[in-house]
Amino acid sequence: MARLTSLLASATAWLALFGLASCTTTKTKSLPSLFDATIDDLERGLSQGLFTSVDLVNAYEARIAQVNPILRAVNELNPDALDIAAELDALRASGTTLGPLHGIPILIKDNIATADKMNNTAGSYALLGAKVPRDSTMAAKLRQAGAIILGKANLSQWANYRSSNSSSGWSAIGGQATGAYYPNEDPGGSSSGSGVAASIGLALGTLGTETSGSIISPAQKGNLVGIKPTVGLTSRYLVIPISSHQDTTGPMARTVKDAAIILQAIAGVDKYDNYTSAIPNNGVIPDYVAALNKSALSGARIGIPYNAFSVNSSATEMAAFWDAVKIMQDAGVIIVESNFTVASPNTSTIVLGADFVSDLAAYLAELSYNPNDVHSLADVLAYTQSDPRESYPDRNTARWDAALALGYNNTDPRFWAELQNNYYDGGEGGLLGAIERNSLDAVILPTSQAAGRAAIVGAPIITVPLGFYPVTWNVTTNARGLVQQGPNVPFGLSFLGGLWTEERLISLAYAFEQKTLVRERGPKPYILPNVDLEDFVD
Ligand SMILES: *[C@@H]1O[C@H](CO)[C@@H](O)[C@H](O)[C@H]1NC(C)=O
Ligand SMILES: *[C@@H]1O[C@H](CO)[C@@H](O)[C@H](O)[C@H]1NC(C)=O
Ligand SMILES: *[C@@H]1O[C@H](CO)[C@@H](O)[C@H](O)[C@H]1NC(C)=O
Ligand SMILES: *[C@@H]1O[C@H](CO)[C@@H](O)[C@H](O)[C@H]1NC(C)=O
Ligand SMILES: *[C@@H]1O[C@H](CO)[C@@H](O)[C@H](O)[C@H]1NC(C)=O
Ligand SMILES: *[C@@H]1O[C@H](CO)[C@@H](O)[C@H](O)[C@H]1NC(C)=O
Ligand SMILES: *[C@@H]1O[C@H](CO)[C@@H](O)[C@H](O)[C@H]1NC(C)=O
Ligand SMILES: *[C@@H]1O[C@H](CO)[C@@H](O)[C@H](O)[C@H]1NC(C)=O
Ligand SMILES: *[C@@H]1O[C@H](CO)[C@@H](O)[C@H](O)[C@H]1NC(C)=O
Ligand SMILES: CC(=O)N[C@H]1CO[C@H](CO)[C@@H](O)[C@@H]1O
Repeated sequence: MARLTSLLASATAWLALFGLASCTTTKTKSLPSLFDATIDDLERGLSQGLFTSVDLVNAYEARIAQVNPILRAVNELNPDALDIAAELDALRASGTTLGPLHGIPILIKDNIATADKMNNTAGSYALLGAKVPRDSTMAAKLRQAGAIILGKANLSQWANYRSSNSSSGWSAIGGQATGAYYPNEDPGGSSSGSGVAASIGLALGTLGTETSGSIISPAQKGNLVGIKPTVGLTSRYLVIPISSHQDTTGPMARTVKDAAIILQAIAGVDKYDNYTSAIPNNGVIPDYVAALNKSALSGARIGIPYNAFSVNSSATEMAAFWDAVKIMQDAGVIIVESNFTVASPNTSTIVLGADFVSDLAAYLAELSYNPNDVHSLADVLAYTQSDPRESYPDRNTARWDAALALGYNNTDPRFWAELQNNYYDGGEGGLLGAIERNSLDAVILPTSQAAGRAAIVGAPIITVPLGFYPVTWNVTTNARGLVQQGPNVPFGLSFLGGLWTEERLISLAYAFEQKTLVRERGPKPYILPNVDLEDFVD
């Protein structure tokens, strides 16, 4: 308890130092609070002329400026954001809106490239100043939908594919990101800044990327909804990769509806990423917003793989999970015991390592300007080990050392053998087999153990808020002092599905969210900006 008190005291000191409000600040005007505003709220205010997108950009930038010295959620701002907002305001005034995100500010992870003044670094100085020939497809689609790309969010460097002793949310360029629910909270990773930013309204929503857990983990730590789409539903073109077989890009937002709207905008076939050619129904994307159905739990068949629970979730998380099962049963869900036939999958680093060797080289070959002349993993390793800003060897390069030690890339037969093992363990022996055999709509797991099985077969996951550690909880920290479990730290519930079943997962997640309203009923962050939209509107 002494430790808790001193941590809270230091939080208070930080708040005083930076002149921030605690979450008890109440605003009296009728403008939406950016902490919990939805796309509908912003769209309504914009179309009624209560505020403009320029106001939104000013307000979000001011909020970022207030908290970023502590939370380090944002690596850089888009210097053109105000000009873009003004153009979108003018278009709206003339009666034109580009799409469902017209004039809505979105932050994207600093591994999703834009062909503008912003950098795309994966948090590494090796790529600072590098240029791409055009926007990534994710950035292009956001712009087509009318979004304002507000800036680049911090991340676990290289999407957590560099080191065995780094920390979630640390990058050389952005420093250590921390979560907003407890001082020095581990933000989860690797889309750490995307999670922190969405959790306290530094943008309406954000994009993250996931190879195994990198959207759902920071989403749960930020009391958020995160959608990890089927690999291939969203293009990876000009996204700094780990693995073409496992990487995917998806939305992080405060509500299922907002995440669904953003997913709608970014999903689709892209000639630059052939995995998107596997999207069913000739590439026609379902109407995810129309799928929102408060009654969707009724009659749904949801599986629980009892024999596959890992040690990753504490008793607190498991208790909340079983409470959620009860809530679902009361709502008409048919819970089906759906054990995996392979209870403990082989864990191999070969697929990711060999993919990274190939896929990183392919990304680097796309650069139109490559200031540090890095063309391969070996080049990036040499750069990283020699630039002191990269904190080597304190943060080692163990994952790269192991990938290079393979001596082959993803064209080698030994890679294909491992890939087939993965497909079996996640497929027939795991998630996809359980869904097939039991005619399931979805499998549920605590988010802290949901990533792995879906990752190895490219299957989708949605995490929604489930609960919080109690205020009496004794803080536990990791080797770098980040709080793993502590008072008010959020955790989530994951719905895992078969390939391309996002529409169904969204409907189930929405029904659960609407029934439980965990996010709004739960504790608020320990830190929030005290500037809001009303400070920027005449
Ligand atoms: C990108 O990095 C370059 C090189 O350090 C820097 O001059 C520039 O300001 C950065 N861009 C932004 C938008 O911060
Ligand atoms: C994409 O192209 C790669 C390399 O040519 C190939 O191995 C893979 O099967 C293709 N994927 C799809 C979904 O077409
Ligand atoms: C919502 O879900 C319920 C339960 O599955 C179903 O009966 C109903 O038709 C759905 N409504 C819509 C509009 O799809
Ligand atoms: C599923 O796994 C659990 C936990 O290992 C076990 O108790 C149960 O008997 C299994 N069920 C079936 C049908 O095999
Ligand atoms: C992958 O390995 C093959 C066979 O050694 C080689 O021809 C190819 O250039 C390698 N590709 C990359 C990107 O390293
Ligand atoms: C990380 O690992 C490297 C060796 O791989 C070691 O030199 C360094 O001290 C470690 N850092 C920490 C904080 O454990
Ligand atoms: C696990 O790996 C071993 C050795 O590579 C392999 O023989 C076995 O088939 C794998 N098991 C599964 C279920 O993938
Ligand atoms: C469980 O935790 C371990 C160690 O932190 C991690 O390697 C593994 O991926 C996690 N499993 C899942 C399914 O998330
Ligand atoms: C916290 O730690 C103290 C001292 O070790 C112990 O007495 C107490 O039971 C712990 N509280 C919880 C909620 O675990
Ligand atoms: C936008 C912003 O605040 N960027 C900061 C991110 O963190 C780095 C490292 O602390 C700063 O140099 C940037 O100014």
